[in-house]
Amino acid sequence: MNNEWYKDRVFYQIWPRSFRDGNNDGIGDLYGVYESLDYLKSLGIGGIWFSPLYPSPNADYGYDISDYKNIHPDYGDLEIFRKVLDKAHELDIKVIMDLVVNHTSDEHEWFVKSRDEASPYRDYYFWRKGKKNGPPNNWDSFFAKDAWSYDPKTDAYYLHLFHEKQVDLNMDNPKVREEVKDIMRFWLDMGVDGFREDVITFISKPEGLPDSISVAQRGIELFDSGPHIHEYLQEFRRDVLDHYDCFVVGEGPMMSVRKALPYLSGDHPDLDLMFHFQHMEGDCFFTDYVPHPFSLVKLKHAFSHWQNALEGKAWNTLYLENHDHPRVISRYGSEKYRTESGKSLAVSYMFQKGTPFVYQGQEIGMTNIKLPDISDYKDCMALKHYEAGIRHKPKEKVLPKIQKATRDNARTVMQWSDEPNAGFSTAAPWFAVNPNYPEVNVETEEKDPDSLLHFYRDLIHYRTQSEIVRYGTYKEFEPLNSKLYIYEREYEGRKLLVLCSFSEKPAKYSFPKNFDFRKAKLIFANYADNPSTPVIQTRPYECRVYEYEK
Ligand code: TEU
Ligand code: CA
Repeated sequence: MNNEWYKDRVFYQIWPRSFRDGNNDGIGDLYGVYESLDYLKSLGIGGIWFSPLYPSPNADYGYDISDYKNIHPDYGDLEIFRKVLDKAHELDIKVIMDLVVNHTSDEHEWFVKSRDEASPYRDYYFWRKGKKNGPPNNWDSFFAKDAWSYDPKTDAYYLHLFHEKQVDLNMDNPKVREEVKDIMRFWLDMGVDGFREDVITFISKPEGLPDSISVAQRGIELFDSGPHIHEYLQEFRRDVLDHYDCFVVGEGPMMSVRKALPYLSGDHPDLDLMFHFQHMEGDCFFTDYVPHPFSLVKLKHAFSHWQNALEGKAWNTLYLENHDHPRVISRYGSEKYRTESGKSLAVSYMFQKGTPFVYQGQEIGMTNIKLPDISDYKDCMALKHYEAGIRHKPKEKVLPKIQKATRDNARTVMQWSDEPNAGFSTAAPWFAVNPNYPEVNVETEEKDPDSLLHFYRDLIHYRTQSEIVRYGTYKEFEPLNSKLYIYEREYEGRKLLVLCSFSEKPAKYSFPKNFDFRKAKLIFANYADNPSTPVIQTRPYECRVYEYEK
């Protein structure tokens, strides 16, 4: 069973710790989510992706799970989760859970037991003897120094591609795959509507765990889309997912179109959707820690490449923000032109073909923060980069790099009002509040009809009604224009023309010859007036969307 309702909805990602504190202990929770469901409904949201809600020691804020079938006490319990789920369903909002099964927390019962060599859980993980007084192979970890940690108890190492408290599961063990299916059934039976599958493309490791020959991020060429990946995902599909009205979106770091298609296309695809990252590299190479100046041409190339390659074959995901990347206005837009660039960015992706995701706070235009000291930051990845940086460079040179790149930029608390703590909580929040909250918050933007919040609401409502946006073809113009992103969508003779400036400076734009701008209907714009000539000079971050007949 597989209904395609996920194609017609706009999803909202909640990173629960920073969304809304309902019981006023300074930590976001499900009570806060419960209170906010009407807000999400008013935005036109049709689905929620919850970043992990499970018990976790929080070495990586929930992505290190110690119990897959429960709710972290900080966030509530299964009872409030069920209430949230029921109310969401009453409002016709679907709910998907984050499924993190590449690794468990080192505090998960399975791993604790596996420390004993004789335990049946030993083979749930990759325990190996070291080589020449060092780890079993040369793989790197994303969050730690290398991918292996030593346990003197049995004189052996365990594998962790991420933090040392995120231990990789051995998916080749059929018992581990049964556990995964069991977790899936637990949540699906409760009524959840699907999963976002964390680093799912990394779950199949090559036999023998050989040394890597890669120069950067050693090991990646071996475990990225590893030998049995499609087989395992098909097994999950066949044994579990096919039996429910649900969908799955996989996360595929460094995913290319060529590698994505085998996951997404065909009669019985492994995954319904894939989160890919090429368009997150408009101002960096592969990671936010290797920055370069923003390039619109590079960004547009990524957008169009995926739009064109998936057309007729697979369904795309559309997003500009999530919990792993700095805020998009601070990256691709302009904090000075916060509202204008926020609107232009929203238009740039919302009119593409695919299922859009909005990350909490994106809809009000939240921006990056700069905290004064490294000890103010919580993101384990940032701390790793800081430690590595200060080995060669003075601290005051390293901190600005961290401030710019850290995932913590997206993890400040949601700004609900201009009250203390941005209305997030009456207690001191667990993490920083962006000092811009007196202007940037839900309540203030609700009162202003020209706010980014109203704009997002209108876009989402338009999108969910429009067949052109959902089903039309995509065609880009002027791909080498370094200031403007221009594209057209077409469905059954009706068209949309989308024009977005990514620059503060004016750019000249001539409407296409066959386009009669007097007859076309201007449906979205971030400056009020409509031009009266076929050539326009764009204003800072100007955007326009026209609807017209062929
Ligand atoms: O992220 C996977 C991951 O590899 C990203 O950090 C990726 O490197 C980056 O976004 C690409 O630029 C997922 C979760 O989203 C993240 O929060 C977790 O820390 C990580 O997996 C481990 O579970
Ligand atoms: Ca709380």
